[in-house]
Amino acid sequence: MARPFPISILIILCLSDTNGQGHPLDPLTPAEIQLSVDIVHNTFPIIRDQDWRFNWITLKEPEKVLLLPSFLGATDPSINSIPRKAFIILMERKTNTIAELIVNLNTRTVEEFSKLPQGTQTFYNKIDELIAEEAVRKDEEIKRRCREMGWSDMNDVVMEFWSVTYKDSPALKNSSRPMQVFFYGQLFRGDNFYAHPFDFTAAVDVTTQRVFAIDYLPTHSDYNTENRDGNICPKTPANYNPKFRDENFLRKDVKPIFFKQPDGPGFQLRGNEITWQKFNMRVGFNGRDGLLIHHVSYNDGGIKRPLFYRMSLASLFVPYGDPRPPFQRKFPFDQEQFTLGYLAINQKEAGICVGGQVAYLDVYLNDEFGVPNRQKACICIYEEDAGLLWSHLDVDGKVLHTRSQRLTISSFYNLGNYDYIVSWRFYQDASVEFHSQLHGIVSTTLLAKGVTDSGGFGIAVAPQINGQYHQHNFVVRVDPTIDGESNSVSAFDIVPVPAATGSKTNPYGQGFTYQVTPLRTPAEARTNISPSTGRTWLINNPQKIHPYTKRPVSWKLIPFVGPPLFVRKDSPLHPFCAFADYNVWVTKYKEGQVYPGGLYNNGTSGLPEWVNTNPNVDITQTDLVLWYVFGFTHLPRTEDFPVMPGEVANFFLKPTNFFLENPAIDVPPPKPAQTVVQSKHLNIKNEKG
Ligand SMILES: *[C@@H]1O[C@H](CO)[C@@H](O)[C@H](O)[C@H]1NC(C)=O
Ligand SMILES: *[C@@H]1O[C@H](CO)[C@@H](O)[C@H](O)[C@H]1NC(C)=O
Ligand SMILES: [Cu+2]
Repeated sequence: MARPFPISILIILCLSDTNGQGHPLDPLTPAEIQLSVDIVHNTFPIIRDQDWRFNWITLKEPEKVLLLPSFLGATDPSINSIPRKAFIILMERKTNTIAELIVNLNTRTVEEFSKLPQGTQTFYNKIDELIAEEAVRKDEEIKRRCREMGWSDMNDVVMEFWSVTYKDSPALKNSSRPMQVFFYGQLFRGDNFYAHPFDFTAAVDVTTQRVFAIDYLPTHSDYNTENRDGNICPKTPANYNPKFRDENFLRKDVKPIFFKQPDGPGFQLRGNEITWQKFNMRVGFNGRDGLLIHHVSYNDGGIKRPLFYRMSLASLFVPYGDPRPPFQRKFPFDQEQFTLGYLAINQKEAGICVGGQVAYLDVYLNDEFGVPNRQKACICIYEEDAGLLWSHLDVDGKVLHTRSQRLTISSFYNLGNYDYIVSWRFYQDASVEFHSQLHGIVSTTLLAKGVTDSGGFGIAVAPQINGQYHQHNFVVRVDPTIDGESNSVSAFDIVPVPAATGSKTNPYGQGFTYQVTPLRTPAEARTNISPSTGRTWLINNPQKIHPYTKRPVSWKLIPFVGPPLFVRKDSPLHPFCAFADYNVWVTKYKEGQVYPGGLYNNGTSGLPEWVNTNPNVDITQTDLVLWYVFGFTHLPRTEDFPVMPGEVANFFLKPTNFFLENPAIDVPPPKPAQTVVQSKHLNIKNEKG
């Protein structure tokens, strides 16, 4: 969601790797970013003269038709001749005009240039916040209200800048690039400001650098913003940083646990290509999407079996459920409006990738002036012990077992009060897991003194501190190639045998079976989770029949269970997130369809539109894309404050009647030293005996 007021003017942008082996999917190198800028400036000097800014410079990934053959196993020398191209979004700040370009870096030409309709908005960056902050800081009415909250020194006031998704007022409609601001006080440098929320919000236009609205927030249990009785900002500190807690605050009985890989890592990294045991894949990254996984395949007895062409986190948005105006404006699209990639954190410095041997990849991303900036360790790669893999008490009385290892490819993004760790995990039984971990601090609002109920839309996580209810919604785009390009999807439900007990087909009434529903068109494929039938989705290849089951080999999506999106269909906010009306969508592959709400998430494009324009196209035995929508609905607890224990939203993609047997059958048992280093056998004495 939103980002806090930046402490330094340092522009932290990110991505692309320099150690590439020249694969067409490698992120742009710093030289290529620079070359893109030069080509644009040379072709259109006016772009430089009028001070157009580079909102996004990224690799234009080669069309699938060019790359698929080599991934599917053809030795295709022509991939080296695929031209390198950049996709660029330009922004002219004085009028908020947006243009898109495609630059061919080989021919050094601009291949496409188009201006977008006035009013189109592209994602915010740190400079937007600096501009907004400057306008807000000098606003006299804001200063007055901060004083009223007990903060007379603006240096101790912290501002958090959020997007505005739906423009609900004439003043907002008049604003071409609005941001809303939430205010907090700090008792001292480093103090957790979420413990000191103020009772008002401001709206500022980044284009005109004007504060155009200041609104009081509801602080009682009703919708009234005029009642300001007891609106006193609490000054009780609530810190998570141990240096601000009591001296003997930290528990003393925590013993270190280390991971060791004495023989080195089990993965090989060649440029952006990773080989880990039987898996092979490429890792990518861009400013908006962050981490990308390309070309996942599995070595099955010497045969390379393709699984996934591309997997990405294609949307992340966080609607708040508090209906009391102006809280309807808390509806940030983290990925779409703020980006993930540009907000990636240096994971090496953060020390969060804990494996025996961790590999870090650096990335390069443009800043607004087109300068490539290196951000170190945006991607980390490491192996972990993942518990028992398989085990059985053998006939001789011994337990035969293997331990599970997993390869984790991880990224870490900061979006204001939240920190998201987004990882792809690969297991020895060929399972693939998308794993997101939510960390940080809940977005807090002020409760008037004595008020404990915020109307049912949040909870007092501390006296006078309201933690509002919200959802973290993820859309993961899975472009599968299960044993080839020709894939179909079906919903798979587990159902009781319908006949009555005592009947011929269900004589003892305990029967259950399965029901397969082929999803033949995009309209039919709009489906939801069904916990009572254990619904999974089978991505299968009808051209590859498993010799034992006589059915298509398949890979199943095992969903995360959570409530649906709560935004009503007639809500003015609904068009921006209509793609989250269903948990699963399947579309026919189409070049450029990468984000479920379209490139600008402007409420007119994306999945619903793509499906509605061609609802009945055949999506069986074809090149298709599966969009999986899921989320963690967050009802903050007092235990989430002053910092929340991480929450997980994840799902699995598992082989299902794809291999001939357990693909991890050949994982060797652990050497004794791996499990029993220095174990003590403790005898529990029977006290009474
Ligand atoms: C609309 O914005 C312009 C500046 O861009 C400003 O001069 C004008 O007063 C605004 N009108 C309203 C109704 O807010
Ligand atoms: C909305 O975004 C799409 C691209 O996703 C674009 O084609 C369309 O012109 C935009 N519409 C408006 C009104 O900006
Ligand atoms: Cu949350």
